Amino acid sequence: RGNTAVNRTQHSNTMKEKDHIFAAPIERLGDFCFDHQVADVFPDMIKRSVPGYSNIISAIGMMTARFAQPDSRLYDLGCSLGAATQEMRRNLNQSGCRIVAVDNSAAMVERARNHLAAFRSDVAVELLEADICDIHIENASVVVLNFTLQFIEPSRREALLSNIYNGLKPGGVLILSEKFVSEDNTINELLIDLHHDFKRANGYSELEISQKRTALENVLRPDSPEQHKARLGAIGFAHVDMWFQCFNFGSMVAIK
Ligand code: GEK
Repeated sequence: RGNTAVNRTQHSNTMKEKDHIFAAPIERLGDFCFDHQVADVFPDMIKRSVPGYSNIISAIGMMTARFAQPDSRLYDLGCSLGAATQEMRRNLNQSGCRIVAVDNSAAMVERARNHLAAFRSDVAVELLEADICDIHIENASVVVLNFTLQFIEPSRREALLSNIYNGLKPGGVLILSEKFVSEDNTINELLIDLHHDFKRANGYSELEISQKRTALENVLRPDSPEQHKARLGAIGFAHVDMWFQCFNFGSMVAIK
């Protein structure tokens, strides 16, 4: 994870809440990574950067209430601080279930553990520090990939999605939220511009927007909605569609 822009800039503990990671000029921008500095400001960062994030989190709760099956597992893959896990836990109305929340960033998992411990619940949550491409998925009724697949090496995406499909029970659901690229160049540029307007409106400066864009270039490689649909269909999902989109961010639902 080494020598990146994010961990080279020296921020003190006084910056726990608000995301200022790209506020000052960074001489040699490295690739973005999910270290302790990002984990500390993550709730602020994701809310100000991802249009529709809170609506999607609420809907993950609603889908959990609908799709969870008794005595099954629910997975939150790339759980960060556990926002989706918590919403799934609050809305789970079936007995004998367990939520498995996975992230490969030690900084995220450590903070997710504290965050989840702050709420009372009878639902068992297993929090794993692991690569989501390495875990075995089984007996699943609900699987959430909330803005995580976009960070997986493109050549590994199909295997991960097949693994999820194979681990899902009939009638099980995958909720897949992503940043998208549009196949129409003009629309793509429009959506990117609108997203940058959204970030400006949320207080990010031009420098923050452009430095973050550069840092994410090699790390976040979006697919188009058409690519997602074709791949999910080819893997075997019976029903696939977009249920939410705001600019170049959105969420799809796929039912086995
Ligand atoms: C939310 N779902 O708040 N294995 C496990 N975790 C990974 C991997 C991997 N191979 N690659 C990246 N991650 C969350 C938000 S954030 C989205 C998800 C964003 C993790 C990474 O450590 C980070 O915590 C998360 O995926 C992506 O609903 O920052 O835009």
